[in-house]
Amino acid sequence: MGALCGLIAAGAALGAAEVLGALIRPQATPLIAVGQAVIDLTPQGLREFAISAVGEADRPLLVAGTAVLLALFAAGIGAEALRRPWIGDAGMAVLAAIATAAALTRPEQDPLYALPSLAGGAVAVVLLRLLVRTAPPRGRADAAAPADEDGGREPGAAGGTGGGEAAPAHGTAADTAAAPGTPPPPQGSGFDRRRFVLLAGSAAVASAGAGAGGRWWATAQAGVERRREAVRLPRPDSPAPPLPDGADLDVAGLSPFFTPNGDFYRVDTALSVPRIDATRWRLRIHGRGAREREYTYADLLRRSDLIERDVTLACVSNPVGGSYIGNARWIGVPMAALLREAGVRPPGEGGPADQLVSRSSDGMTIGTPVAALMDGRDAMLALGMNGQPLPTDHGFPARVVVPGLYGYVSACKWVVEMELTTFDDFDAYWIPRGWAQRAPIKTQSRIDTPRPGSTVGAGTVPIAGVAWAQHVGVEAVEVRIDDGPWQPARLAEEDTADTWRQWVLDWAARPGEHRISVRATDRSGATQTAEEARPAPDGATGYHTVEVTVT
Ligand SMILES: Nc1nc2c(c(=O)[nH]1)N[C@H]1C(S)=C(S)[C@@H](COP(=O)(O)O)O[C@H]1N2
Ligand SMILES: [Mo]
Repeated sequence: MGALCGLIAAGAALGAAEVLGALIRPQATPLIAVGQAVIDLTPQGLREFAISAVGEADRPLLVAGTAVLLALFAAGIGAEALRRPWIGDAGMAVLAAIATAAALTRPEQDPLYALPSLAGGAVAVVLLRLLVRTAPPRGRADAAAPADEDGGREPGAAGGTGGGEAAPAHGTAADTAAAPGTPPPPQGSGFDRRRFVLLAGSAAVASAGAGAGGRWWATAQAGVERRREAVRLPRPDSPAPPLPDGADLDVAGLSPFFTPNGDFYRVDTALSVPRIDATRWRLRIHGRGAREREYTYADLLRRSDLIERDVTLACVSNPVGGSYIGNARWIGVPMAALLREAGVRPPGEGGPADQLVSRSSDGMTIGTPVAALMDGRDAMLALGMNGQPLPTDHGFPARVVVPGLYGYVSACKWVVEMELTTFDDFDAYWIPRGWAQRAPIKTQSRIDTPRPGSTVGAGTVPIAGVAWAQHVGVEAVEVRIDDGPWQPARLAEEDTADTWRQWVLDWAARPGEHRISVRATDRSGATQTAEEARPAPDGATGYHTVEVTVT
């Protein structure tokens, strides 16, 4: 019964915190703040897990895990509070303190971040007190015999001295003060079941409703998404050349050349995706060797130097054969133009800054070599993705895209600030977590079909996949069956050196178990190394290999 009280009190507290959070600081609700802190505190040993795990499926898991821990703790507190109400106060205060600390250490925090957790804590303490005094005493119908309760566990403490505020607290002045307007149950009358069920039930219903309402309000009411959809991207001043015929081989099971936005991989540390009102968004550029500049979303949309380019984005934590890679047609402002407007010179021209640190609205920092942003490649501040305004998950209203660099050193989403500094002076988010400061994308290839572990019929079987060497270009792809020779695959037409390239090999498959490997050679003449390396610190290596059964 006490555990139930604890759960209800904690649930109501979360509900209240959700509502308040939705109103003032959506990133500061206890579950989000604590989950987010867990992500940031993930120890070095788990860092690889962390960078990829914050991908799709593990996000709800993390929130659920936090909720389960909270529930267990709250139930324990409630059970204890039945005997000693001060434990209820203290326990709930500790929970509130943890959540408050988590919220106040968010990089983007302000003092208001403390409010949802503090308010939740107050609700929990008051409600638990109320519930506990209405709840039936343990194992007895007679609430007027509390001394036995204590005495049972603490011999010699009968009379409530050791138990302090045990059940005799019923009807004391302090208790009544905590619950104005709630008359204490008559002494010795036992458990008022109706009253308890009513109180507990309404608290549970109210908190569930409040929680759901808060969530709904946070997303729907803001209307940010509707306004995002209403954005009309201008026609780019420099459109992408049409995709060459034959760039998309259209083999069943092969990744499409352009990855639809809905299927595009997502990797970030955001538990709750930042929803930015583009009309209030600003991008500030400043730092060493720069004149401070600020841009609005409208400023960017009406520029006359928008470019449209195809770029394949890849995550450093992508394992060999993994899915953290996608190709899109982006529209944006050339980064070099923005930097030149701010008076920035690259290090090669004597500029004092060699690193541009992009900062997102949720406090992520991503450090990119200034040289790469200004060396003529199509580095851009992207506003559009595959013909649409950037999806919320992919950085609306603006994100960086730099051909040839892994996302964690280039592709800042929800970017609000760019600071010119040096690699010596500043380490971006992932660097102290064991990842390299500079990380060009490694030449890689992947077999999309046949799928690993699949069974195919004997005869002609297309083996097909993608290969990438962004900003260098893919020169050749070779496939090896079992211990046979490396055979050249047929390459699809190249779109640009910044995009992946499809390939296919028609295989005369004979019955049995077979092992298929792939490797790519880039236009610098380098062939992928067979040596297997894990993603940390600067990208996985090795040949993607799949095993299939032919019948
Ligand atoms: N604000 C922010 N931007 C971010 C990240 C992040 O965690 N927060 N992750 C980076 C990483 S590690 C990668 S691989 C790319 C992924 O971009 P996508 O989710 O659009 O595929 O975003 C980059 N930009
Ligand atoms: Mo990444």
